[in-house]
Amino acid sequence: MPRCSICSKPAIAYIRYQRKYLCRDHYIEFIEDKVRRALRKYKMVGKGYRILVALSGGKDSSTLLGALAALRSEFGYELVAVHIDLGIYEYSVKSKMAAEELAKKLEVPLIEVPLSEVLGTTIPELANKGRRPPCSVCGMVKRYITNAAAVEVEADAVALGHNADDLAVYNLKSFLSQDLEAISKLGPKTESVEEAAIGRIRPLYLVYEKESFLYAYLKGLPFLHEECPFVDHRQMEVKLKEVVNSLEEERPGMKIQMMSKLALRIKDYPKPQGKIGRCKYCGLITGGDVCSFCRLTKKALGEPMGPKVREYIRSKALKLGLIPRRL
Ligand code: Q46
Ligand code: ZN
Ligand code: ZN
Repeated sequence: MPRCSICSKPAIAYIRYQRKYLCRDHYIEFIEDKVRRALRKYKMVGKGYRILVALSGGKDSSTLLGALAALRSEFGYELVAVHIDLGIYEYSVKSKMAAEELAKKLEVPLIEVPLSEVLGTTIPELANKGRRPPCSVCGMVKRYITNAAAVEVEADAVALGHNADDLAVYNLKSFLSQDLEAISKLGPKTESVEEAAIGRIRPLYLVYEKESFLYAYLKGLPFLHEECPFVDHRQMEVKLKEVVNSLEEERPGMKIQMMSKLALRIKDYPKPQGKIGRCKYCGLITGGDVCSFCRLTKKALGEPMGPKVREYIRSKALKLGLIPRRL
């Protein structure tokens, strides 16, 4: 039986790109150290920061919250989580349960935003009414609500659970279509726009998808193993993932190298042009007069729902004692 390269206890993982075996405890330490180094290297957090974690209930968001909670006292930041109940049948019911269990276990205050209560509708219905594919509506709704929650709780950063595999695939996809502006958004962090958009950080920037799964599993963090019924396995991303995986097979560590190099060159990529404004309904960031969320909800539900979402989150944050924020 292989033994841990550090302490000689039975190993549970082999890290190919570092040619080392690790036992359970040293594996957990290894992942937390990766997150620690990413937080420091890319200056993602500071003492006294309030970090809002987008908690979907899946493995990456569980690993993200688990690792950030483990490093909480070392860095001196505070964590708040937000979970959006998308109303996607059984999948959302189970996601919500996993998110609630995890937040409780890690003692992180959780703001829950059920779309059926706030908007009176769900992602499948909204996609139908807006005549758009569910994933495009869902992605936009999640981005909007997460940012709205971060603005309401006066967070200093929003932490996203994107891992190195996801990012390598987005990077390659954007490169193939020469969408350099999209690549400019794939760095370890983005900056805030005062009171309209909170900057985002990606603490799992150098953590592989498989590593993230194993960390959540070994730490006993609750997460949902099932996929959303709308995941499209024919997407280009799935094919690119196979390509990137076969390259990684031949050159272990390739994805991490790709992302580390991108982080160094990210400033050289062109940023999206155009004005940055505020939505006339909800006041949050937009490239025009009305943000995509208010536009879609106005079209599908007859009313721009941004202000209602903000009000709902504010009342939840008040009840949890998160606002007014004490510094
Ligand atoms: S939850 Fe939403 Fe995903 Fe389901 S509808 Fe698509 S985007 S697949 S991460
Ligand atoms: Zn060990
Ligand atoms: Zn708006």
